[in-house]
Amino acid sequence: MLLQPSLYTDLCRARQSGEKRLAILLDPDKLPPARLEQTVALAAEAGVHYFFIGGSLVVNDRLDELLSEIRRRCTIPLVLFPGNSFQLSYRADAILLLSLISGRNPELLIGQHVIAAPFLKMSPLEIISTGYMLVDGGVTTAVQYMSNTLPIPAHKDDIAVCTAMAGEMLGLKMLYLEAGSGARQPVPTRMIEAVRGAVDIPLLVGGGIRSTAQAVEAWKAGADVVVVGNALEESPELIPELMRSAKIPGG
Ligand code: 1GP
Repeated sequence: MLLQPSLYTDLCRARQSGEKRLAILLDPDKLPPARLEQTVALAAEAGVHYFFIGGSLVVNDRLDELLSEIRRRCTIPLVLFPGNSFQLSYRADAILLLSLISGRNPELLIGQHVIAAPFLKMSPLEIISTGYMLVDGGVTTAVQYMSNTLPIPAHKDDIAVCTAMAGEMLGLKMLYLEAGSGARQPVPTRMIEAVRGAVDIPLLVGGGIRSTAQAVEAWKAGADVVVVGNALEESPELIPELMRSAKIPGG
């Protein structure tokens, strides 16, 4: 484990003191080696808080290799963000054990978790149970298709709020409001504010965030962690600017 105290304790402490966090999502399928080198170097220099590793569908078996490569180059915590129970590795520091609470697919609420449990029990990974809430981002995303679930309509704040409250009451440690990778519209700020006002646990927001302004909006609306994937795959040079914005009090 890289961080003492645990990554989750550290995130809760950051939340209490109003610090904002940035996670870069790396999809093992989409990263040519030269791009990985550049992204990791920029992230390490800027002090990015987390790398999330995973995708709805990962078709190569580069996960272990990718984790080792990143670890060789930096000490940024590596957090598995698995699309299914095949995307597991001991080489990360932590795993978001996602339960897709916006959907009604039992496999993604509990089924895959049962399959993964013996591996996770023996692993050194820090396990962070996370209520994963898919919100309509204006386009059918891979996560929507692969999970075979309906996203929460983007204007239905009340559904998002009740889902988040139920997730917190069930004992999940964090909530992830997700518009889906490559979403046309990120999760609306109004919905982030509504969810933030209803629960106390850390809130992660991602999907379709393509600019610093959009990240700042999400932080200001109450996200503790903003997750950015596609935009940084295309333009890693945005990383320092995003990190500067994360460090401004209030987002
Ligand atoms: C997906 O929220 C992440 O889980 C990142 O989405 O690739 O659209 O930034 P993007």
